[in-house]
Amino acid sequence: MKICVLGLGYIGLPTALLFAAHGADVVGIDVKQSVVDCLNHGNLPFREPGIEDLYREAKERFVARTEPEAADVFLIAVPTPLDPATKVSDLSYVKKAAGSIAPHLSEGDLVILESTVPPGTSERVVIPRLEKSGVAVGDFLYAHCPERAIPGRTLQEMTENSRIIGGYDRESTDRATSIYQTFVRGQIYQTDTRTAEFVKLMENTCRDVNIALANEFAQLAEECGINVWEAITLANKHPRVSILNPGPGVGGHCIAIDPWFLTENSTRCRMVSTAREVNDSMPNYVLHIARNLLAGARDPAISIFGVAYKGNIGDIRESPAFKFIQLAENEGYSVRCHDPYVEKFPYPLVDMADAATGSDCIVVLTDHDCFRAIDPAGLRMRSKFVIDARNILDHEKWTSHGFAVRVLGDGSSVQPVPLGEIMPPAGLYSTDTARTIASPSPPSISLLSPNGRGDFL
Ligand code: SAJ
Repeated sequence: MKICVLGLGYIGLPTALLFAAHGADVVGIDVKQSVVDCLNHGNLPFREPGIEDLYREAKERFVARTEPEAADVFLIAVPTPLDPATKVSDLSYVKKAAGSIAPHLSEGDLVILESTVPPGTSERVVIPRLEKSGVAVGDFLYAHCPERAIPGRTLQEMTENSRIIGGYDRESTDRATSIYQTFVRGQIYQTDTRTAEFVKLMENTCRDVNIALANEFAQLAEECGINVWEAITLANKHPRVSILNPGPGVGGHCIAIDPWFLTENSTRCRMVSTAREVNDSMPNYVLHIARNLLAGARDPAISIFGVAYKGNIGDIRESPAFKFIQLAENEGYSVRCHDPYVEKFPYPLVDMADAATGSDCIVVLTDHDCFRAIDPAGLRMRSKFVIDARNILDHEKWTSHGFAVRVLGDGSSVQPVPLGEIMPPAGLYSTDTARTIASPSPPSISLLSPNGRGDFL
């Protein structure tokens, strides 16, 4: 079986290599000559756990090119960006990919769309372009098979997660199912094309709305003087409640984008767009905390720890760090950025010590695990403030080194503190949410850990 995979990005390349490692002859197509050259010289254009080993397994059956060619299966995994001004999906890459397949399409071939698209795109946009081949859908097979893999665990999730396959007809659905079954060990659920498109968008919108709720709870909890991390941990003890974590905003190419695909043609989707607004406003909220801490400071400098959109990866797509940096600079702060995972970023990246030296406030925007082990003793700050927007630091350690620690949603008052007063008044910035319970506590009573999370003492 020969498979032509169009788009060798974060989804297309791992998918192409998985098919090749499981016996298919795969031609990977990318419009970027640099990506094609990189792969044909044995290098990978981005990092992802396990992808180098997979490439070694797959390389005998994999070649990269810039133009598609005849194959039994065509798989489209190209980007579907959002127009930031109109919040409407840009389907130009999908249209171009479908158009480039048409000259090579024959009866009996299967075309699979993996790219995330608004509902109805297969019927209205993709299939008509494929039919320019002179072959009608039905004579060629067609399915939408949206990916469900999370960056950082892409290969594991592509193999183990269940999948939705929505075919144009029964034969298309069954053929696509049998092809994915070569490497997918998770359950495959079958449906029609339009439902598959809708389901994918529902999944990411559900996560976005849940995070927005957590972010709104964080702000409400602060107004009430409550630590939201403790509150969420306790609420999640209910068997049917599962609130996600607040943070400095939602990034990545999926959750910050896909909800707009669902609503772009609708006139009545208030909850989805409100959730987007809440999440997009979180950098402003974190900056508000910084502003209060640094009020009165002369030439204030902020050090950002973590510019990736989430922890333990170097992906900066739609990262909330962009908005935070722009807002901070517009307010007159000088900003230094440190991220051990990110290689390229539009702002200079420096090592941790340089980012901290002479700074007034560290703002942790990304939950990289390595940040948990930072030794604050080595940081030469001008003023010792730290805002932990992910609640990942060891707060006792930081306060013991003279830092005033402010955790997003910790419920402590956002009071201006004169710079130079390195140690805050006792309790003002305390993040210790453990309740005072006369010891020894009975074994049935669980105490929350100091950062209010679910890891019990
Ligand atoms: N985030 C929070 N609080 C949380 C969880 C996440 O603020 O409790 C933030 C993250 O820091 C990040 C953003 O949300 O900025 C999104 O991260 P994520 O890990 O939730 O999701 P993605 O975008 O990396 O991957 C998602 C996944 N979708 C779902 O979990 C429903 C993945 O399975 C999809 O394959 C992927 O989108 C996609 O390609 O659509």
